[in-house]
Amino acid sequence: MNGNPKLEACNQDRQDFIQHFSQIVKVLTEDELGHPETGDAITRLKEVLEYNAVGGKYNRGLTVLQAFRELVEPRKQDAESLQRALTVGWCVELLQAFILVSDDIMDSSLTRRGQICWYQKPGIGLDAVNDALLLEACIYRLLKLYCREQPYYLNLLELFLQSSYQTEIGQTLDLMTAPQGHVDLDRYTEKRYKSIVKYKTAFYSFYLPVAAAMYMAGIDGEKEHANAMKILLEMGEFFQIQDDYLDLFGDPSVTGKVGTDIQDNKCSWLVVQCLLRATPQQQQILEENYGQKDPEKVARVKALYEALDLPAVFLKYEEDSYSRLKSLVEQYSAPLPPAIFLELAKKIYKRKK
Ligand code: GPP
Ligand code: MG
Ligand code: MG
Ligand code: MG
Repeated sequence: MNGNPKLEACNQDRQDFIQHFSQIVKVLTEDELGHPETGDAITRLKEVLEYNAVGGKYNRGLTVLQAFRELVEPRKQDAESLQRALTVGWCVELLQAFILVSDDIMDSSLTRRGQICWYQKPGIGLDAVNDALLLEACIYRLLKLYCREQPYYLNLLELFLQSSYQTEIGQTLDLMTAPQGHVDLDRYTEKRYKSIVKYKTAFYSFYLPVAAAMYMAGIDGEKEHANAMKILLEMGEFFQIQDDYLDLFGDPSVTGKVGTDIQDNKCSWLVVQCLLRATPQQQQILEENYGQKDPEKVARVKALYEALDLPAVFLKYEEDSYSRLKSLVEQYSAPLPPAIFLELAKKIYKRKK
């Protein structure tokens, strides 16, 4: 107890959410563990879930629960409805697990959430592709098991399918803009950057969890969703800018992952900002050192970013973005309580992981 009721409620939600995971694993596996035909595969699924769905920050999953609490009348928050909100929260976390297992393969990453990436584990390799697909399938098994009888079932199904599609389109743009072994600095424009991050990150990380809670609360109007989206996509863009900043300037022991954006030739916020400020000589340095594995070349790019004061540019950007977001909340949150957005913003601004 620390005397701050809001914080205590938040910690309680987190505890409830984490505890609910064992029930998720149970319902996903109990009928088939020991099944003569599929039992072995279900043992593998359990392992995949336990390695890849836990250990993150749970911001996305918790957002479903917290928005649900804010949007649904207290008398309708019975035990069963809360179970459904927890489960839909876990569906968002499973989507995230599916995405991260896949993304780490495509980005040749080494670590995630402080442990070796799943595909890097001895004996796993590209079988991880199938494990990612299993994680995705679990979303729809859970939705069916818990929400089939609910009036919002179809809305949730379409929301998860649509969010997955948008994320995959974003990943397509991300990959196309970062062809291996071919540096073309002209690709890294602010316009392209915004499109990539809106699709690959903002929809599934910010709009999806709030929209899911809205549907569960019976809020399905186009206008309400468009307004919430306006705020949440802005937050998502900022979140990915932080991710890009932390890729190079974060502490891997805190972020739980080692950066790869320079090596991978990515259209990162840092390279876009660098190009906006670089002299022709500095552009030349980038040309010669970006998109390659050699640690010395990576260090040269980092030194260039530091010479251009990009960490300070980022800090300034973070401040500006926060005030922009606050005015968007004032303008677009109604009829939803602004607290939904402001609490979410508090969790991500100034984050170190
Ligand atoms: C973040 O990119 C975006 C994603 C993880 C979406 C990937 C989409 C797929 C369909 C697989 P990132 O590569 O910068 O994330 P991280 O830094 O966490 O690897
Ligand atoms: Mg990626
Ligand atoms: Mg990645
Ligand atoms: Mg990243």
